[in-house]
Amino acid sequence: KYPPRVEQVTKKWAAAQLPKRSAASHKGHFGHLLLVAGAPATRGAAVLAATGALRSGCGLISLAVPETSLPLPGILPEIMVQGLKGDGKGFSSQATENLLPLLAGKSLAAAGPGMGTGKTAAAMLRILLESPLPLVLDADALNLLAQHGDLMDLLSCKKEACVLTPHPGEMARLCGMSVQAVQEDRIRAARDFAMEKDCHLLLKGAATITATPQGLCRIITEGNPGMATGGSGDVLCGIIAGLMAQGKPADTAAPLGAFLHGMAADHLAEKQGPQGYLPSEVAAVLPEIFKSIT
Ligand code: NPW
Ligand code: AMP
Ligand code: MG
Repeated sequence: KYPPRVEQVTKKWAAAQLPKRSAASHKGHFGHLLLVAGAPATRGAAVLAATGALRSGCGLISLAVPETSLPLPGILPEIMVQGLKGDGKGFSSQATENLLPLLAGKSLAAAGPGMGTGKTAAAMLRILLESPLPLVLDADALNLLAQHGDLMDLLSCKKEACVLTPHPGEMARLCGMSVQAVQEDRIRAARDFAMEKDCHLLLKGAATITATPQGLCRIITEGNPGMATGGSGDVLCGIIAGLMAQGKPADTAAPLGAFLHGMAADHLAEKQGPQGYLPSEVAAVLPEIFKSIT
């Protein structure tokens, strides 16, 4: 419907997009994120996503996890944690009722990291898709979209207010393609999905691609293979949500988030070594990255 365009993300572009703070600003100016994540076996993903959001400068973060995931090892005390009804596998049916009051007063929601793909997780994703909140969807939220056609239909109804952040495996599930077919033409795969579903899409991997519903693609070449470790993508999901909470539109927050995430990892690869640095350390180094490109 629109002519496709492809642009490389540069440091100059990223520096111009960074959220700015006036001297008199307070936390209420930087958004309140609701993060829905963290079934017991993958509760670390919830902690990492929340940490990514916090380190990107998000004003307030409320993290909703199944009560059976509590306590959350490594959770930063700045994060507000809500335990919703859960069992050994994840959220259980009453969690949907627990979720509704949490939507009030939030600027956006992010869902998926370690969330689980059970029946209640699907019902919770439906509530988020039907809410007026902008969304960042990652990991199990993407797997749920791939499994439930009715949820995928709701995605198109969100009208550009959704960012999806699949890795190639998740992208293959979303599109009903093989990983190989996705990887053969990453730009086309990202752009076609974003334009067809009226959403923003970020396809992860070596050279991350972002695509808008209008067909504008951006390529981010920051990042390195040291990032190929469990939890990397969970941090990225939090960073993008944190940037959106600070008022950055989806078409900026997605490429800017990938650029900052990749640059932070490159900084650690240079300083510490090419592998073995941690996704949580990538998040922790973000303030230095903000300083270095401001
Ligand atoms: P393969 O093995 O190459 O054939 P999944 P996940 C493919 C949480 N986590 N290029 C790969 O294919 C997440 O948030 C929790 C090509 C494989 O089949 C999720 O909720 C952690 N293929 C949940 O766990 C830390 C690629 O996809 C499949 C690819 C499951 O997420 C870990 C693997 O992906 C994790 O973040 C690529 N670049 N990347 C925690 N500490 O709590 C992946 N694939 O099945 O979607 O599993 O990504 O680990
Ligand atoms: P996930 O698979 O969801 O944990 O996401 C992995 C994260 O690490 C994404 O941000 C990827 O773009 C990044 N990543 C993984 N492998 C590489 C690589 N070889 N080069 C650059 N970035 C990578
Ligand atoms: Mg992931």
